[in-house]
Amino acid sequence: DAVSESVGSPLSAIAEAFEDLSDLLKSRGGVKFDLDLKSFCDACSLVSVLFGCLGIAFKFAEMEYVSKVQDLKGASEEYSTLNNVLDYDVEMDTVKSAGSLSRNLRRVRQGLDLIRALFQNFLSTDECSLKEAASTAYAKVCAPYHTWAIRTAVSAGMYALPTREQLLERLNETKESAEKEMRRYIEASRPVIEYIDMLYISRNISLDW
Ligand code: 1PZ
Repeated sequence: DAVSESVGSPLSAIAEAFEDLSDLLKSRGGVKFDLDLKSFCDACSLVSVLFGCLGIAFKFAEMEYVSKVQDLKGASEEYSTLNNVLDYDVEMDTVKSAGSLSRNLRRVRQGLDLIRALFQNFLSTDECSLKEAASTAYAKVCAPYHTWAIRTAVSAGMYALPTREQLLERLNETKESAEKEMRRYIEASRPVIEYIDMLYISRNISLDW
């Protein structure tokens, strides 16, 4: 609600936005639900605050992610729902074309999944550094779909990531509060990610790209 949102941290705002989306998906029949593109983009935009905590080395990742969310948001009046985006690109045979909205959606989905995996690694043990948590998450979720040049740049950038403590400080969280919000996001993002995957699978589009 508005009150808890206004006093919440950036992480709690992200968790809350994805809980709203996942509640919608769960209450309205999952994959058959027609998710609103603007609402989806608004939730995805909140994630951008995380980049600010990572430092200059991830500026290019931020620009990549933000521009793709912006493209989708800019198309939200015309397309209205995620299903319409896919239907259009299927019709035009542009699902995987560079810069198409369906391709951007696939990339944004990978970003959401990357954060989920990162949070999961972060929570799994106090021993692992942010660099380790992020490297493992990236290797699993995004690296298989990125070019060699990008993978090289990302692994160089990993050395510039802040420590766990610095990250918590920049996010304005304690260890305990961050754990709570990360768990909320991990839970809430899962149905959203599965929903996006189903948009492709139900149209016989493979997810190996
Ligand atoms: C606290 C969080 C720490 C996370 C650290 C991990 C950062 C990974 C950075 C990934 C950089 C990706 C750079 C650009 C990749 C592009 O090649 C692709 C393909 O674009 P296309 O050819 O389709 O136009 N772009 C993307 O995959 C867009 C989204 C990638 C960025 C996701 C970041 C997710 C958010 C991280 C949390 C801050």
